[in-house]
Amino acid sequence: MSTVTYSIPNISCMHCVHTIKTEVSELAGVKAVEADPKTKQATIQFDAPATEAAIKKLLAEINYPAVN
Ligand SMILES: [Cu+2]
Repeated sequence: MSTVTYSIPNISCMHCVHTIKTEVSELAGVKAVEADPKTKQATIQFDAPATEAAIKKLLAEINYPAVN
């Protein structure tokens, strides 16, 4: 299991949190997704076949690009 925390400036409200949780959870291998509009960070736990590259690509596609 890997855990990554990304800074995502576009997280502004609970709607954003819901969108990120819903979309990222659908990636095969993703176990848990948390996002916080106060810190503008998302923490994601995943195993293969999910990869950091795939997660970051998806975040960018849904307009929540990670800056780290
Ligand atoms: Cu929002």
